[in-house]
Amino acid sequence: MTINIYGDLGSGSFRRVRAAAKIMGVAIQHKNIDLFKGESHTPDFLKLNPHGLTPVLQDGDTIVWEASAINIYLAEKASSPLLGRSAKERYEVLQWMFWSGEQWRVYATLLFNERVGGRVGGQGEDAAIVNLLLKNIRAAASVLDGHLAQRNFIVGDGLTLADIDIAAPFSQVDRTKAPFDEFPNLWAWQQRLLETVPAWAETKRDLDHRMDSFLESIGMTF
Ligand SMILES: N[C@@H](CCC(=O)N[C@@H](CS)C(=O)NCC(=O)O)C(=O)O
Repeated sequence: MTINIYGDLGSGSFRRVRAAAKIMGVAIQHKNIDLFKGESHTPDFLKLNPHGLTPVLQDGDTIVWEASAINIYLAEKASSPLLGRSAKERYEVLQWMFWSGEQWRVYATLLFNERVGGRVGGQGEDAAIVNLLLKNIRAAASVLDGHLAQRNFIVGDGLTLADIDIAAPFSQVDRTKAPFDEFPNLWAWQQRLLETVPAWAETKRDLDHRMDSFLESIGMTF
């Protein structure tokens, strides 16, 4: 049975799924949803995800939205070590994945909405909101920087879904200008992922190309 994943190459959330599927060797069929044309808000798409958000997985009758849940679905299907190599590691992976969604990526996503969405939409960015987001990003990045001082991966001795979830805000850093480069261990960890995980580098190239082509087409550079 073909596993369809609906998403846009310019989306950091879709990148998480594409990268994880490639690393795990799970074949997926990309169903393109052009987010710049609002294609995640058509009546047909809203039947898949009423929130109008991508990515969405469709595997026969099974529909899953939220990139982290999709990656867990794929990892269980592939019996992949990306979910942890022991029961203890699995809970650590889940702990960091939940933290990433609630305390980390959320601020980066809102920064993208303010800095990129705001400019594209013509209303610019709100300085008070941006300052609040940067404060939260720096507080979380500082903890990650300490965590990564003596280790190569977020959990254990190998790549897991926790690395992929926490690395996600780097997908748009060229555009959001999130201050990750103030945190040397965090920055070095991301560089290592790009150098040692081909799927992470490949999906970054595709994402940057998609974003840059769209922004160029509307006369914008970041
Ligand atoms: N928490 C969700 C975030 C999904 C999300 O924000 N997707 C964006 C692209 S990165 C989207 O589809 N946006 C479409 C829209 O807002 O219209 C996940 O991890 O999957």
